[in-house]
Amino acid sequence: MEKLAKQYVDNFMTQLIARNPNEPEFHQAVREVAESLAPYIVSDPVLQKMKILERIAEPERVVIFRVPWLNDKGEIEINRGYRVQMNSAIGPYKGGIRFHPSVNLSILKFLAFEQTFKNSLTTLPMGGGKGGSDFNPKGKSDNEVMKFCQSFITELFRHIGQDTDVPAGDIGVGGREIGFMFGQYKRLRDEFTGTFTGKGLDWGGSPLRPEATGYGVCYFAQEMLATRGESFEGKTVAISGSGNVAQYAAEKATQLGAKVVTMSDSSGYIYDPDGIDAKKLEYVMTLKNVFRERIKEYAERYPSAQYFPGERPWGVKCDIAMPCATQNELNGENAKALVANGCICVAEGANMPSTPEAIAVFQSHKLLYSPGKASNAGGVATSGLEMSQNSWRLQWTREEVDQKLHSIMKNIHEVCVQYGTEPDGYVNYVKGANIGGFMKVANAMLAQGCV
Ligand code: NDP
Ligand code: 2IT
Repeated sequence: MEKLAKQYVDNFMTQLIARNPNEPEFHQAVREVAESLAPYIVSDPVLQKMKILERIAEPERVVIFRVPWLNDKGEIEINRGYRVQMNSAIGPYKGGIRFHPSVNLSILKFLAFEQTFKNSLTTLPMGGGKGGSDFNPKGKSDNEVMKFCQSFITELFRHIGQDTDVPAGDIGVGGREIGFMFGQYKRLRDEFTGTFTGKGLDWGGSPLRPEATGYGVCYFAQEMLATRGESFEGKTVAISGSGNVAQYAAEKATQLGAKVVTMSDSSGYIYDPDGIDAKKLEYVMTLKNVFRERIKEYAERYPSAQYFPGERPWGVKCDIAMPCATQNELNGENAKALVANGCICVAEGANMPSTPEAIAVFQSHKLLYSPGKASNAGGVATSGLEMSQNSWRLQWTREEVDQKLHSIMKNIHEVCVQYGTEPDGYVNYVKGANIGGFMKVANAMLAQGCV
């Protein structure tokens, strides 16, 4: 069986790579899922005959478009916009929009692929999608960001809708950008609908959506730690990133009794052995969200901290690591350093932050390790709750949303344990999340025929 499964993965990946050349991130994400699912697929003639995995790995639709806009000097700038509509078997396409100069088709296809499984794990009716642009918001004025968002939506509006495709935020897209995109969408459609999530609280947003991804990562980590009689209390935590996910992961970890000692951005990381407490975190939030400045400033403001330019925080001694910046930001060497320093738990806030080599190190040392599609699902889950509130035209309280988020994260953990427990009792959360996420989508596709 093992041999058959390996053969299946090899054949499947050879074809996938031939059909999708030069898309390394997409290949990486698909291979991980194919490896988890292969034993099931080779033992199920229906899944094979109906080519379920082959269809899941082919986007239902990809839209690529020109985004021309005028900068503050009156010059024309041109970016490229994308929306990958991956899978709508269990609900409208759902997933974030990323604005970052690195954005390309490979990155968006990997993200949309991951999103399909993640959204299924939330138990809410959402298909998988992802979009974005190679636009770089860094250093742009509010006016330039608005002009760009308006041009982006002037094409994208015809491809999205509350029952078709519901975008949200991701890297480089937060409340400001969602506001500009929603405003232009509403103007073009002449409709006030829940077509975007992550909206402002006064115009259809959900309480706790900004906090949801970071809080959800901590709720998931709490469940993992509890399987070994552990908790956040008294633990040292290393976090990468200093954006939306990192900020609220740091907030919740601190509330749960841990000491967060690192945060980072693409220029370097800060190490504060005294801990980034609530007051210091408030400073980080203002620094990053209001002034849009660099994390380096932290070390100038707080002498207890040191700044390490051009480095990532994985060499620091910690009990728990939460990568919350970007894909492939933690490699095999970083993983070995974390293990050597006594780290017991790695909960991913970002999408695919650990390389395959890093995952192999974590799993061979039996660390509690959760892939992003399980532990960062709280963000899109709360987007799903925002969609429900929009459909009902009402708003739940923060407490109600927090309680629902908490129970969704606990449920995802249970599903991972159900499908991912190895004969020796070790929980392989990668396997658990991939199989658990696949089931519902596969069953829906089987029921809906060859579409
Ligand atoms: P933000 O834009 O708010 O923050 C991103 C952070 O990551 C910044 O600190 C940024 O630094 C850093 N970063 C971005 N690119 C790189 C890079 N190439 N190398 C090093 N650091 C980098 O984004 P989010 O916090 O929303 O997203 C972070 C991760 O979480 C992403 O992987 C995203 O897909 C994932 N995610 C987000 C969800 C959400 O609800 N927002 C939900 C689930 C997952 P700098 O300022 O220097 O660019
Ligand atoms: O990667 C993700 O799950 C997100 N960026 C959030 C997507 C969403 O629709 O809320």
